[in-house]
Amino acid sequence: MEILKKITETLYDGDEFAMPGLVNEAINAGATAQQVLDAMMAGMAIVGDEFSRDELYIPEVLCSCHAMMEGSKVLKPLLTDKDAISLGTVILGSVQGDMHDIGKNLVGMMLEGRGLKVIDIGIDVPAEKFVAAAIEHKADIVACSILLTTTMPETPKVVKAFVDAGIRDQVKIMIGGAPITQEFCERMGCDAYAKDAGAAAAVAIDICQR
Ligand code: B1M
Repeated sequence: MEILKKITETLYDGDEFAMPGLVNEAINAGATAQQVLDAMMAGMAIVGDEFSRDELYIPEVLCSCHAMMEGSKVLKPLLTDKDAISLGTVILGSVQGDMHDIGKNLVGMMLEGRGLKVIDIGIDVPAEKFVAAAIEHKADIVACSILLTTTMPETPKVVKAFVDAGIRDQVKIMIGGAPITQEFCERMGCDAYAKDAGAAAAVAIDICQR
């Protein structure tokens, strides 16, 4: 269907104003809500990949996120529970002592845009709060944003809190942020590292589909 292709392109272009009209047009033309959602997510997948390859920049990614949100608003009442895509549930937060949230929010938008349910528990999050949220929401992944070298030591505390709660094997711990590396991730006993929001979505989807 031509209109679905247009939705994918418009999502990629980040035209939030055009998106509601296009979504309505597709529905009126007989597309299912699920088909429209898939078309939007196809655009978001391209955005995530290109952002990871430094072919797109933050403002462009934000425009696509906003286009996704505007399209989703129209789609939401039309999606049945069966349709509603949730590849998995992610608890997202900036670790204790860390007030930075711009990157975290971008990660959250990208994860949602790729079909994951995101519970954002904010900034300055103590390890125990990650655990409590993971239990409450039966999370698949706990995603910790870490922007300061001084908050990197929170990482082993988060891992230990999950071990102490007896649920370390039930939840994958993903970390990211400017000072974080793959080597640090492995040394701390975390499950996954992502260098940016696009990579975070790809890694999270990979974990949930395993
Ligand atoms: Co802060 N700050 N800051 N700051 N700040 C940095 C991080 C710093 C590098 C600046 C510098 O000195 N050059 C430096 C850290 C140095 C270090 O630790 N080695 C620093 C410092 C020192 C501080 C304070 C200590 C300053 C002070 O008070 N003396 C203080 C600490 C406050 C605290 O957290 N306790 C502080 C405060 C602030 C502001 C409040 C003023 C503001 C934050 C506003 C906010 O977030 N609402 C701020 C800002 C804006 C920055 C810089 C300039 C920009 C950060 C940002 O938003 N980048 C930053 C310098 C810089 O990065 N150039 C700096 C844009 C964002 C999209 O990128 O956050 O890296 P980023 O996120 C990326 C990736 O890292 C990754 O994906 C994102 C998108 O691609 N990512 C993940 C992030 N989380 C992820 C999670 C994942 C996966 C990927 O999976 C779970």
